[in-house]
Amino acid sequence: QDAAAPVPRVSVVVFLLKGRSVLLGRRRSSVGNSTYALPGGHLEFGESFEECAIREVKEETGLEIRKTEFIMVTNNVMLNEPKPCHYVTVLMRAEPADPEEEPKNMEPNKCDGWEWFEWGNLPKPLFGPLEKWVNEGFKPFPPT
Ligand code: 8DG
Ligand code: MG
Ligand code: MG
Repeated sequence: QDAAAPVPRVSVVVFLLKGRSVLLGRRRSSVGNSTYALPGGHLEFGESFEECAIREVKEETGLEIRKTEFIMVTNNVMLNEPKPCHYVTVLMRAEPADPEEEPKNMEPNKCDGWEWFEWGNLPKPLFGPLEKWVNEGFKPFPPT
């Protein structure tokens, strides 16, 4: 097989929940440029899903999180992007450790900034995979 042939990759994304609001940021990327997406990134060798969620949220927003939980796993094939890609994406939820602390834009080359949005009033355009989950009726909140 061609060493440069594309392969599926694993990513972990986090629904950071504050009441009925989630944290989203507008991407600067060759995949989903200028769409609103969750914090998250690539699973590193040896990491658990929880460890990856904690690390990516810290790297991208500066926030510490707690109650980090697995929700589900999805298959996301994005062939019509400037850089075609295929991700097996693990969805996690968590809460900010300190609900008063504001997120910081730690990677301004990758994101325009982080904002809280109410689930019933999400911004547009959403990043393709996230839009699909929302359209399917998915909700990230824990069972009450
Ligand atoms: P890293 O170098 O920090 O590991 O990666 P990253 O630069 O933070 O990666 P990313 O693009 O933010 O996330 C990896 C992939 O995860 C992304 O290209 C596609 C997939 N993904 C989804 N949904 C979402 C989402 O809502 N947010 C983010 N960030 N990634 C998502 O399928
Ligand atoms: Mg990242
Ligand atoms: Mg990221």
